[in-house]
Amino acid sequence: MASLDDTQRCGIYAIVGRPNVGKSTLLNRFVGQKISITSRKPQTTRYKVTGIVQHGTAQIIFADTPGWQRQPTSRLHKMMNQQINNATFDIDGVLMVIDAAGWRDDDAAAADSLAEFSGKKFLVINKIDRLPTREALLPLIDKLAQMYSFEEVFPVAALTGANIPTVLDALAKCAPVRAYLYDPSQVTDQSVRFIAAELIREKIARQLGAELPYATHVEIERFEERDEIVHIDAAIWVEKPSQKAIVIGNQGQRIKQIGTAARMDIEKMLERRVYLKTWVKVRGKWTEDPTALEIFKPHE
Ligand SMILES: Nc1nc2c(ncn2[C@@H]2O[C@H](COP(=O)(O)OP(=O)(O)OP(=O)(O)O)[C@@H](O)[C@H]2O)c(=O)[nH]1
Ligand SMILES: [Mg+2]
Repeated sequence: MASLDDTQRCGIYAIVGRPNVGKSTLLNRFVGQKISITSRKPQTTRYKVTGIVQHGTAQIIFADTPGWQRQPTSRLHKMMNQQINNATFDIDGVLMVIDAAGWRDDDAAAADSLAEFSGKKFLVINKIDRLPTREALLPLIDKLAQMYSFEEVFPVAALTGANIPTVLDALAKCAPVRAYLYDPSQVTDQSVRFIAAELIREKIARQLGAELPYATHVEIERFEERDEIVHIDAAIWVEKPSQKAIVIGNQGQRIKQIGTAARMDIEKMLERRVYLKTWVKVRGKWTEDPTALEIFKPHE
């Protein structure tokens, strides 16, 4: 850790909002690297992911969180909401993210979950690249300004990078004078092992039908570097034998595609060649099993 220096500023912010509004895409854009997985399907993020950004003399620390589950049905959903509560403890501010397409009831539920939060609240209106003009946002901004008190409102497009520097400038400015919490060269505190498992889960979310990704967990059983090659064995847990058959696919085609896509991303992250072996295993209703949920959670 760096020594105390009154020119150093360090702010901690959580990125929250309903599922699928682009929170993880936003985190990756802030950091300039992919550290949190994204997909078109809601409920992609399951655990808190920390991103560290050095912006001028300020260190800005972001916690990407799962989408707020308005009606948590499984133990897994409850655990996801718990991750958000943990991430909003002892921080300087939250970025509440919504989709520029409009305000929905589950945005209100996410906003209400922050009612007790006493730090700064910023509103990020994401996906403005989909709007015909920025003026189209004005009625939405007016409506929300009457309902909630946000310090500032940032219209952005995480996908294209539009207006992202404005957000970083503002957060750096209001970050408290405080010694850096991380080495300035660090971009995340997640282990490469965790990110490797997440990248495999991302390919499952992207390549499989609507329901299956929610019943899937990836566990890295071996992660070993030998002769400049990283050997990774990964178990893909599902809840039923029928799901196992879907993940494997006809003559193993599906699992092969998932493995290849994941391997290429992991190689990019590690800047090493990777041998990735995957297995599909069945563990009945792990999303309701407290022991499994505890074991599967990344430990800090
Ligand atoms: N057009 C457009 N699409 C975006 C933008 N930001 C994110 N997306 C897309 O929105 C989808 C959801 O993005 P994620 O970053 O996974 O959303 P999330 O809020 O983290 O979702 P959960 O983790 O499931 O809560 C993906 O298909 C992204 O590519 C944007 O600025 N513009
Ligand atoms: Mg996410």
